[in-house]
Amino acid sequence: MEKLIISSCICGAEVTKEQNPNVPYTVEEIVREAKSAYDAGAAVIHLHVRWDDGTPTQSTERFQECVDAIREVCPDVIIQPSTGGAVGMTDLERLASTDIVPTPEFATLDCGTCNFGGDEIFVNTDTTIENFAKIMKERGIKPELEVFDKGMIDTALKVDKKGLLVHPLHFDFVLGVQMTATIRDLVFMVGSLPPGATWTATGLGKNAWAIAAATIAMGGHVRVGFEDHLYIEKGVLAESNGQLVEKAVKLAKLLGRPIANPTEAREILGMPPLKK
Ligand code: KMH
Ligand code: ZN
Repeated sequence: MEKLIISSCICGAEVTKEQNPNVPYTVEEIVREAKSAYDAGAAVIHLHVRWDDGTPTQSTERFQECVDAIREVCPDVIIQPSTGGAVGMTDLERLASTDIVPTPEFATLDCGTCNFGGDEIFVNTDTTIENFAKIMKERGIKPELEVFDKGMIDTALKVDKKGLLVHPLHFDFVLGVQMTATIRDLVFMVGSLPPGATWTATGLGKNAWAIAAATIAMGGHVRVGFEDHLYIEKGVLAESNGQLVEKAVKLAKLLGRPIANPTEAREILGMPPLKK
């Protein structure tokens, strides 16, 4: 079977040190977590950044500082800045993460609006999605199409029909936020993809590792990290993103999937080699 790409969402925008003291805020902590994930086998770092007090930010300067420092210790890793940012940020604010130098090779593109609990709404209108897609295409940034339910796959395909996306398409299913995270959901989502698309999945909540195992068995790619997973097993907080990646690597070994390094991950995703 094709090699497995492991993405690590090391930080997120919403999780806090109160929930797990190992969630990184400072540049040093973010670098520590990126390195632990990379050393354990992650080819992709899905990146949010914070100010030192934990406040999420899309500041270009803060992203630049973090990306430069991650590059020092993970020279070839694929760094994927978030353009989702945190709930309530403006589109302009969210896109600032992509203004770093060099221009990122990969970034998220959220494909719909969703409920984030309580009164929190993560807003992505059709206009926002098309604008983000257009900007990413113009700048040569490969979008990871973040889909929180099946309707968002349909939205991505509408955007594709307008010629705003470059193939092969790559989707990331974030299960357990807007829709449940069950194997039935996963099979339904995979069955809704167009031919030739690649996909990653992550499951939040009690089925997290069942979703990871099913994804590995089905030929998809896996995302793990503090943004989605604060626990390594029921009731036990994860010590690091590396520990979560190690668990995904163990599952892959059991299921006979070798792990893709960043160079191999770029080939699988149809991305050009890293510019030196
Ligand atoms: N923090 C969420 C509001 C992304 O990174 O593109 C959005 C998010 C998705 O995490
Ligand atoms: Zn994110």
